[in-house]
Amino acid sequence: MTTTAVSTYHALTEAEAIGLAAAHFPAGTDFECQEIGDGNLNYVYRVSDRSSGKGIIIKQALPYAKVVGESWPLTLKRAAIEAAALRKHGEYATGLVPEVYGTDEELAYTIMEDLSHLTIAREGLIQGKSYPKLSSDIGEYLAQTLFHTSDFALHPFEKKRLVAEFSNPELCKISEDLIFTDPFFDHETNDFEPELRETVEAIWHNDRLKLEAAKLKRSFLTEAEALLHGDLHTGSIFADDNETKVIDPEFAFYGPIGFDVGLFIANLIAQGITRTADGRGTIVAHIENTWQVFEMRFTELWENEGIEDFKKVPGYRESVLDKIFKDTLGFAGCELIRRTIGLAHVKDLDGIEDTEQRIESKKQALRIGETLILKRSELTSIQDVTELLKEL
Ligand code: SR1
Ligand code: MG
Repeated sequence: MTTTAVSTYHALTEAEAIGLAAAHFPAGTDFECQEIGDGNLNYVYRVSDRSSGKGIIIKQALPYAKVVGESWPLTLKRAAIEAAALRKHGEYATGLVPEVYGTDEELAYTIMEDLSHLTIAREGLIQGKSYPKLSSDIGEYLAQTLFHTSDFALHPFEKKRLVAEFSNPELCKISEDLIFTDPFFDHETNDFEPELRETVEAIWHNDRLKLEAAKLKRSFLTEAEALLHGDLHTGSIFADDNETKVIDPEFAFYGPIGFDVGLFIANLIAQGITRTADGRGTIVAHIENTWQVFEMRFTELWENEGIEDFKKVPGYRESVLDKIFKDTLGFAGCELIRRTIGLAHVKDLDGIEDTEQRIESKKQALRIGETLILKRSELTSIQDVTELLKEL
């Protein structure tokens, strides 16, 4: 893995963060600065005016993965990719991504809108919040960002320029390894409880499953369909009852559309598994609504703004959406498996305190993951997917 030269790079001090924020506040503001990042890769500083509480966010990439430490070097270019993706997606998903105020490639920071009046959706969902607008907003975000950055909306020259601009090989390699490869082999990055060993070994020996995982990995490696967020889990979303903002697109690159849709749905499934039958209804509704809103808006955009010569050919749009749907299920299956036995877990499942219940929930996540991968051609509607949750 290569890394950006770090000669001029250094971690921002609190005083420097305050200095950067000062340009966005009146002279004489009395600031405070807190490091609030809880992700795997970066530092996030919130600089705020002590008297009004009004703040600004400065996110700085580290030259290594925070979750592992300095032994895992990681390109600083991801900060520029993230800022550019926020801006590009913000052109289409109005109000659904934070505003970017400034960036610095050498110091790998981005200054952006403070969203601390919202909560990270994963945290809120774990607390039982329902976020009534979450799935409508994410369905809209997915349709707008993915349609408008695809060949269905862009001149091929501009599309290929964007493919080159958003080349993100190091971050993609993390996903290639952690989502598509390592969990399907006895790899040292995997992490799971001994009680899951038998189930996990069955995955490592399931050649039919591994063949399908290999096909999905190939699709991730080769299909430059649209500018993806690249890591659209519920920890990449800030929300409350009225508002949704998608953050953290540092894994952005041109890839298969179903990857973003599938990651979001997989993380909802992981949350749904942890809920009782009553609370699960909210999650089932969010999963169904995400796909329905995405499909409806994508169809409208296709009809009203599509530039593809073949767009009116009967059956073409349906076949594109059918491919996206099948990819969505396959990628969701891989995400569920890796979030259960791979390097990077989710708090929804890991946070279940009772061991027996946690192991049973993780087995359910693995079973649903396998089903989504293996049966993605037989599951023809989003209700076929939510049935898997309802029947737990
Ligand atoms: C080493 S990074 C581990 C995970 O965190 C990020 O959010 C991505 O999901 C990545 O796979
Ligand atoms: Mg992230």
